[in-house]
Amino acid sequence: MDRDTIVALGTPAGESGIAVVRVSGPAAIDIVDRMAPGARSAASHALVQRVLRDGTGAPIDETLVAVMRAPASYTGEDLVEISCHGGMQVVSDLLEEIIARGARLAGRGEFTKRAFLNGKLDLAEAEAVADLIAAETKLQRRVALEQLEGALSRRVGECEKALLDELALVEVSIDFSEEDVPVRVPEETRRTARETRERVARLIESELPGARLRRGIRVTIVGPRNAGKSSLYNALLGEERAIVSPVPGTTRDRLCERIHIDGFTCWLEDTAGIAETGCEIETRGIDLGREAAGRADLVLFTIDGSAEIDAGVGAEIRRIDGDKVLLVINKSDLGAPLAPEDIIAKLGVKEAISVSALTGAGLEGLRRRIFSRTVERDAGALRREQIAVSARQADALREADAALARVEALAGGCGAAELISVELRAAADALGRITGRSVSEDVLDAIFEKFCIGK
Ligand SMILES: Nc1nc2c(ncn2[C@@H]2O[C@H](COP(=O)(O)OP(=O)(O)OP(=O)(O)O)[C@@H](O)[C@H]2O)c(=O)[nH]1
Ligand SMILES: [Mg+2]
Repeated sequence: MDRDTIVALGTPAGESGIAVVRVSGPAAIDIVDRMAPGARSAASHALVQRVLRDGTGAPIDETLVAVMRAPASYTGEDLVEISCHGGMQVVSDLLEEIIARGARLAGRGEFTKRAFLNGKLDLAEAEAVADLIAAETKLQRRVALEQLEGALSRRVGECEKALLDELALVEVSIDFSEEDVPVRVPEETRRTARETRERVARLIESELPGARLRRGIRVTIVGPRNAGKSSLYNALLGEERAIVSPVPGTTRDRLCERIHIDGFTCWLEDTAGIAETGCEIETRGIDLGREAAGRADLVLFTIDGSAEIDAGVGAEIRRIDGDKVLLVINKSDLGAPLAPEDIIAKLGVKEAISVSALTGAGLEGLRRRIFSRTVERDAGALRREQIAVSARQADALREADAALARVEALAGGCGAAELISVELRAAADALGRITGRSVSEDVLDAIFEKFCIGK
């Protein structure tokens, strides 16, 4: 494949000890060799110290250069990685010089796209590179790495192979049906379709846990004014993010910050206290809070357990989907007029947990409860299967499943082998869109658009 030569900064822009500039393509080694003679004769994958120079011979920086010759490189092309001093001017002068000598600035994900096009990675593995870079927790990293190492590709590839083998047998039966060759018995085709559907279904099951792992979960704190919502928010974040005061109606806006709970990203929201108020701004804040509760995976409905419960609280709780409510009885350090069981009965909630945002009592239990109420099952499935298919991959799997359902029906009803073969091919092609065997340029562009430059 005839491609041009691309260059990009592989490390984040800004000041750092070192930065890495990557050059990939047919002219990569030549360009660097002209800036520092010797690159062409350097051994592959060895680091050599070189002063890189501009067109006038003036030095740009003292660097370490690694030449990786095709096809044994990340992109599968000649690739040069230059470790230079991590200054903005050093990097921009180097990039400018390399571009002046014939390379062009790489687009998003272009190095990984080339790795895919050169057969170094399949598409599912290439997509995992983006997940690995985005990983913020150990679990996210572990699942992305498994996928990068081929866990999903292997399982999809096995299904694809089973279907292509079956297709070959069915087609032989069509071609030689008049002759004396054993024809593929529909029952055998049906069994292949059924078994493959089972395997496909297990992969589809990982879509939701995968989405939660990538996107995170939303946990929203709502409740009456002064219940200690902002105090609880700060305590769970471990920092003074929201203003806390004894004045009712302190919080007016919706605040959102990220915490990590057992490998999952949790978007924690604080909202304005609910009250009957004539204040337009506060009313808007309360509406924002209610909307946030509607979108949340879990709502921490927080009340002040040391005070009487207002008449409107029960009705407010009933606005929220009951499965999403976890009642938090705050200010346990002050003592309580009602026992938790009485509060549960009075408000009609499924469970409650007593905490003190002030002293920290009960917060660890609350954290555990947030985990078990939202992602514990997902975490178990992800740790077990180490697979997390994306929405795109799940769509392809569902398409394969639908085609296989038709194969089952056709084979069961002794349908024409020609029709069966069309559906088997459709199923195999749908799976091929995951590994990239059958995928359009538009889909590739959409996938690599999400990458960062330099990867
Ligand atoms: N004793 C005690 N006081 C608390 C606790 N949590 C919060 N408070 C106090 O309760 C008052 C209100 O706390 P906030 O966190 O501002 O309450 P809020 O629910 O965010 O209030 P609004 O934003 O007005 O709706 C403050 O004086 C806090 O110091 C607690 O666990 N124990
Ligand atoms: Mg508040």
